[in-house]
Amino acid sequence: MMETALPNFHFHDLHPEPEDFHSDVIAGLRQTPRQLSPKFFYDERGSQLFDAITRLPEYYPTRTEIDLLQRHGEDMADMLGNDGLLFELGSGSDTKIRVLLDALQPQTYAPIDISREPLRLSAGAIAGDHPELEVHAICTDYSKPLALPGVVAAKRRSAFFPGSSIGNFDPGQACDLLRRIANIIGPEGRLLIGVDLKKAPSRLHAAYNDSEGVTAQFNLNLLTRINRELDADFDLAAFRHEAFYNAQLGRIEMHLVATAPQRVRIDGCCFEFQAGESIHTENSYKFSVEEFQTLAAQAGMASLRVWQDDDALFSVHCLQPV
Ligand code: AVI
Repeated sequence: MMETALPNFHFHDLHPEPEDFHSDVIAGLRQTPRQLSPKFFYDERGSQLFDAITRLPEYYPTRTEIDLLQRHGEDMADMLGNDGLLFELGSGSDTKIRVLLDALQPQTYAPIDISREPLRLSAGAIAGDHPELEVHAICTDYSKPLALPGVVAAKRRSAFFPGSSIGNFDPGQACDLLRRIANIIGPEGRLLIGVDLKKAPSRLHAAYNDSEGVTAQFNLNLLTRINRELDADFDLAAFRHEAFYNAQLGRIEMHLVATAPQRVRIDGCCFEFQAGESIHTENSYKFSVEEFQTLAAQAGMASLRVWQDDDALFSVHCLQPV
């Protein structure tokens, strides 16, 4: 544990294993169909682009969820209870947690994130603005089994997992992750989780094919990252962004599609692309309220309460282990 100048701020670096970007990329591009993990979107530029996405007029999830937290924060606080320990998974931007902290007033806030320096910065800023709050930032990979520092293990616990990030996991992985969260918070704990709702495919299509092309840049930035970090030679002009709603599987799929035949070298390995061939880069599952309740039940959690906006774009569930 590293103490900083602020007496209420503690940083626990659990030294998450660095992702093996090189072997994951090579293995993913050798698969049929080719795929790359969305976790690799978030280099510095990718995080900036995602931030820009959250402010786009077409990308409704972020502002709708923030609005739900603002409107129903007191109700949510009643469900979660004050004075306990609040974990946040994948803290990223701190706008949402700031809204919730005002309503919830926990004793301890424990953000968990794999990105060390952004975590240190945002958690440190919250500690500075809330001297009454104990902040224990935990640098680890929440998508893997979690062993949390003893100092945050003992109290009454709840967790906040915003942004519908759960939708970026395949159903089996999502279920495992919910189970792990249930273990962390324990039988008395509660989880507040943001879940994007099923809706008209045209609305979903617009959110992932914005008119300014920011989502396209976000998707293509993955190739820029591979070129830079893995000594590769993707021709970015020869790939286009594609995002569509797969109604059968209930998910937005993002792909990078080759517009012409080409040969790409990555650190000595050679990959041939046919025109029209795609690399599958992300799934973003959408749920009806009942579908998400079913998934939660499979993970041993019951949905105690659901909030959604008047246009039924986005939902926030309060879950409890059963
Ligand atoms: C982070 N995640 C919940 C976003 C989503 O909507 O699935 C990532 C994203 N991809 C394209 N736009 C936003």
